[in-house]
Amino acid sequence: MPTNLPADYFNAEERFRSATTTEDKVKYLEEMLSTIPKHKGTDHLRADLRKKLSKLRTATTSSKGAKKQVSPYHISKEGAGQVVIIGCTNAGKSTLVAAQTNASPEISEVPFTTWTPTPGMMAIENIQVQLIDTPPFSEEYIDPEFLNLIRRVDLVLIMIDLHANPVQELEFVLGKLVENRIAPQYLQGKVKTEGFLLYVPCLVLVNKYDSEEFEEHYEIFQQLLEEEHPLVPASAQTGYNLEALKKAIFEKLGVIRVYSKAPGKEPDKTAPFVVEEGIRLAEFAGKVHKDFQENLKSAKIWGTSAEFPGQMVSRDHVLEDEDVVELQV
Ligand SMILES: Nc1nc2c(ncn2[C@@H]2O[C@H](COP(=O)(O)OP(=O)(O)O)[C@@H](O)[C@H]2O)c(=O)[nH]1
Ligand SMILES: [Mg+2]
Repeated sequence: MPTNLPADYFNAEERFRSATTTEDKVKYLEEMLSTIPKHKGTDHLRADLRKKLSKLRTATTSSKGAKKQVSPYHISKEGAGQVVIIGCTNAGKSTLVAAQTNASPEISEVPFTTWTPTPGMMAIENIQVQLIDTPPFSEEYIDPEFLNLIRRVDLVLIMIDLHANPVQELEFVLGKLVENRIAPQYLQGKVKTEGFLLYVPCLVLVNKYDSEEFEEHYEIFQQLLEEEHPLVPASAQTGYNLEALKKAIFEKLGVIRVYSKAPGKEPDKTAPFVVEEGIRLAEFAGKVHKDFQENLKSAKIWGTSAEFPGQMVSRDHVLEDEDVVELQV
């Protein structure tokens, strides 16, 4: 041990020896290293300490990795579809989720009230979809996990404020998405940017259309738009036109409801099977019971896909929304 070490070194060393956490040990080792005068006589000691330090640092990062918190944006899908609402501050995102779901995010005219995503379940006729309230899109920062949520949901609901600057808000949100290599499906082929874009299903909710009185306002807004957007004017607060919004969401989710019934019984209309559009009878049967897909012989059908009520159809018959099916196995 070289004898020309300063007192600070020995202080740090003592604290290092009595440190109980890896973080503290790293801290005091760093202190020890910084107090050692740099010359030939201390080469060995410094190399030794650096080695110890690097070992400890690896230990802290791996233990941090193990304790890693799950992001609040990791929201598992529930119900018939996962819909994320995005937009600028004060558009009314939290109002919609609070009014239409079991969740109660905070609502305020104060900008930037919402800091974490909040999911809730919204009824659309006899099915439930998951609606997720989110923090506002801002110029400064968008959590990468927020962007990942947008990338994987079934539908993105862009909400803009008819009372504010709806054209600018829409352009801002779309610009931010494209900056992050995301674009609405309805703009496929129309976005001028280089490189890869991930296209996601989107609807644009023009919020604060509180009553018919806003019609003129809305028409002016529409005329100012350069592109065609799938717009739904509605009001989260008064509920105006929300039924149309729900219908648009349901259609955009690309799912249908099918009811299964036993011979001689009525179907339970409160418990539809929610399945992807275009599904064939045999595949649907597999969802009713895993053995049915193979064993299915035929089925009787009522509803829009049937030529007449109770039509007998084969395995590859394509089902439609609200069909009633009596499986025969
Ligand atoms: N007139 C009107 N005001 C609304 C509507 N939706 C929300 N607001 C108001 O707009 C403000 C911001 O709402 P909030 O839901 O917190 O917006 P967020 O930042 O997008 O979550 C609040 O004062 C709401 O009461 C609406 O449909 N019509
Ligand atoms: Mg909010």
